[in-house]
Amino acid sequence: MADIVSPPPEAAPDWTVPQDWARYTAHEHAIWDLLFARQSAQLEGRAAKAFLRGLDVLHLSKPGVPEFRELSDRLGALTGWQVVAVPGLVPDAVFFEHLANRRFPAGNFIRSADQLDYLQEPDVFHDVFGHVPMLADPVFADYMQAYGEGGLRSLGFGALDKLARLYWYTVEFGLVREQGGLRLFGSGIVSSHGESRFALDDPSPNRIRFDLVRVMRTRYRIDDYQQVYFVLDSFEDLLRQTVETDFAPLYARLEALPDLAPDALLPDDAIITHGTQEYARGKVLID
Ligand code: HBI
Ligand code: FE
Repeated sequence: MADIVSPPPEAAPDWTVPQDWARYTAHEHAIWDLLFARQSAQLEGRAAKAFLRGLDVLHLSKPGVPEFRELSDRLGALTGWQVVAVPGLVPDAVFFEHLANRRFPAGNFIRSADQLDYLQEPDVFHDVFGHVPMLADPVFADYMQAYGEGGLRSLGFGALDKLARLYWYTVEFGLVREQGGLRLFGSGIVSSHGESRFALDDPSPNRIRFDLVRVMRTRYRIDDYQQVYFVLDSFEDLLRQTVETDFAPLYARLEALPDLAPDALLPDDAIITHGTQEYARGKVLID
């Protein structure tokens, strides 16, 4: 992201744009409704309680692409977070600055009907359906702010790649252990029809108990289902580990440790599922 330096002409210096909700067509609202119906049905019994509660208290089942103003009013009353519109990916420092101030930057465009299952840039369905429900949870809301603050600090250490792995394996692709078994909360999983089955049911990926250092050493793939999912004991535990860790000495330690492949297993790992890696076999890893 370092190659993008200035916002497009229509955006403010912080890269925000008006959501311009009136511009969504009936067809675009229908794409939201289709994606919403498909995912909310699939996530019953699979998503974390906090995620499902977020969908409910934020009234996300209301038909059509949500209006950020209205959504921010509800979310703000719960945890003080707001949703602001951005044109797409924004530079790391801009992204962290928003999170540190409890603003979630959400893409304002929606995928086209021929891209229901996969797209590279975060659209309004990934960002709002995937990310915003968890921001209604007070503990997770604090974690996201702490992540933004840590992100801003990490830029000074040249340690962004390590910290980005923490985001990837928690916010985007995290699992949590609840009564009744493993549950999904990562936005990349819950917003994906295929991965919201794969991450929980498929024998291929490893599932390992979350460990901060282990996660920050582990490379990830951006082009396909994950080969490893990390499982939290609780969101409180994640917040505590993040807030109590002094990241400066941790980055120094990480520099001396080799990075790990996504399918690596270590003797110290608390393995929940030892995956077959069948799904990834023969595929070229892009990370
Ligand atoms: N921009 N819109 C948007 N959404 C993101 O998730 C995002 C970003 N810019 C940078 C970024 N993420 C990374 O810094 C994090 O994944 C660590
Ligand atoms: Fe995301």
